[in-house]
Amino acid sequence: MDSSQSDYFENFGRVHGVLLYKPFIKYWDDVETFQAREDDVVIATYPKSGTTWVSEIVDVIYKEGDVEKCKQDAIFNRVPFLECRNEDLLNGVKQLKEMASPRLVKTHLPPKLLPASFWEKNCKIIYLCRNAKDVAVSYYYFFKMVPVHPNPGSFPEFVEKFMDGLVPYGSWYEHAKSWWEKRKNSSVLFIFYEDLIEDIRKEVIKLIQFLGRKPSEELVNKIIQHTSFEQMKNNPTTNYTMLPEAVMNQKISPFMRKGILGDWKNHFTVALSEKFDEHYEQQMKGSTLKLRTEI
Ligand code: A3P
Ligand code: EST
Repeated sequence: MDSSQSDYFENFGRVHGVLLYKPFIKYWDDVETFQAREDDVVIATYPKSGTTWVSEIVDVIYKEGDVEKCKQDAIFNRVPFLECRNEDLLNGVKQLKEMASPRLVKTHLPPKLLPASFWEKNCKIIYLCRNAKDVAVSYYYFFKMVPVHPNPGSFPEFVEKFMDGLVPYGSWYEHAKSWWEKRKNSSVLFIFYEDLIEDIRKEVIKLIQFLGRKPSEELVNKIIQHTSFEQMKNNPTTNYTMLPEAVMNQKISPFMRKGILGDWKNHFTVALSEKFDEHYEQQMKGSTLKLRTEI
């Protein structure tokens, strides 16, 4: 391994084979032994799949449409990020332990790394999936704006790392496929970013019903309005501007970047797209999971 490659892995390590951030791994025991409560709701995603969007939707549902209440605190406090740890600045496990029920829990963990307690207590889990090409684009900008990451190099160079699973949370393909298998469990709802873009009303109603609540027209309308990309981009409690610049530098790229389906077309050359597609077919062979990269 040459020195540029060892730099790439400087802040990364592995937990049960999955690439993750060293500060998270240092306290892994706290995550593994985490005690779920029956009424916890987990929002699970591969990074950059629209986690913040669905977290905000679910929090409005839990606050029964009271968006003013949502605006009282940052999304990362209302929906703590379970495995997140940055010494004393960020500590998902601590936040959750101190939180009153019902708790909303954000995680990017693959099913095999989700604390066993969530499975034992049969907690509701929402898995949001986004097509791999748009995730790769979004992750590329995330690497640039969050200083814990190494320089991702050129976009084609980063795509190689992504295809090889050499990014935090590992292989997108393994993540999506293994959560797709878990959808057979009735406590797991599997949804798609592309469906949210195409028909937000339908997906919001699906989420409300999954959470055992009534999808009144008033609530649905309020959610659609409050969680539009424009609203969330301009809302300091959802756009991550409440984190210090040293942790997330939005001068480089905003967290709420584009919020569209198909931005990959502005980043992949035809040749890179063909290479990606061929690898994708190999990786996803045998799985019935189908993602849309355009509508
Ligand atoms: P882009 O970088 O493609 O714009 P996560 O919350 O999992 O980190 O995902 C971030 C991605 O979701 C970003 O994608 C962001 O713009 C997009 N996103 C966040 N809120 C959104 C919304 N309300 N509508 C559409 N996309 C949204
Ligand atoms: C923020 C949101 C998200 O969905 C994923 C991640 C992963 C990496 C996290 C970052 C984040 C927030 C800031 C950090 C970073 C690792 C170290 C850094 O301090 C916690």
